[in-house]
Formats: sequence, structure tokens, C-alpha cells
Amino acid sequence: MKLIIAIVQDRDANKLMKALIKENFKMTKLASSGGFLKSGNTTLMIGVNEEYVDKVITIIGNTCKTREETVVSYSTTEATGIYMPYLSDSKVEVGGATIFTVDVEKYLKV
Ligand code: 2BA
Repeated sequence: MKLIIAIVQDRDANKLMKALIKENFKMTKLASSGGFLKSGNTTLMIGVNEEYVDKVITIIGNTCKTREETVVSYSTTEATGIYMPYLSDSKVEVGGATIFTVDVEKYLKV
């Protein structure tokens, strides 16, 4: 068995979960945040038999879109000392999904 850990953009998460459920895959959804953009994303943990890994990756690839996002920076204004977010000029491309597959040693329900 394999555990697929897929980090996707929030905007694609519901559509992806619907597509996976339609094919009878089981999953757990975690609310997460990217370390770089510090904005919310969604992590799905999907446990599958090894022969289904490629099918799940295909569904993820067909559902999740690459988008360009503006980097939000933070600075403290001298006058107020308040920590303020501001939009910078730099953009990054956020991938449709970042996917890890991990070997599962045991899969138990007790
Ligand atoms: P974030 O860490 O918020 O990164 C968002 C996007 O910012 C990344 O898109 C990448 O284009 C850019 N980026 C990330 N770190 C950077 C850096 N040090 N310098 C310049 N640009 C940087 P993706 O690569 O598609 O990643 C999307 C999300 O997937 C990430 O959100 C993070 O939550 C996760 N992720 C990506 N690679 C990972 C890894 N090796 N381990 C764990 N999580 C990862």
C-alpha cells in the first residue's frame, strides 16, 4: 500500500475530492499553509493499493491548475509599529499539485 500526500490549492480541493470519491478512493483532508507564500492550501492524504497510484496522480493532474500568485510581504511601519502586509511586485508560479508517495508499512483499523 502507498500513501499519496498531495498539496493542492484550496480552489481545486473540492473538485479534486469529488473526482476521487467518484472513483471510490478514500482520503483525509488537512488544512495546511505553504511555507513560502504563507497562504492556505489543502493537503490530501490518500491511501491506495500500489496499482492505483498512477490513476490517482492522473486525476490530480486533470483537476488541479497551475496559477501565478503575487507574493505578500510583511513590514512594520516605523510610526505605528504595526505589522502590515503588502503586495510585492514579485510573482511565483504555484503548481497544480505537489505530490509525495510513501510506502505504508501497516494499514490497520482497530
Ligand atoms: P509555498 O511554500 O507557499 O510555495 C508556493 C510557491 O512559491 C511554490 O510553488 C514555488 O513556486 C514558490 N516558492 C516556494 N519556495 C520558494 C523559495 N524558497 N524561493 C522562491 N520561490 C519559492 P510550488 O513549488 O508549486 O509549491 C506549492 C506548495 O506545495 C508550497 O507552497 C508548499 O506548501 C508545498 N510544497 C512544495 N514543495 C514542497 C516540499 N519539497 N516539501 C513540502 N511541501 C512542499
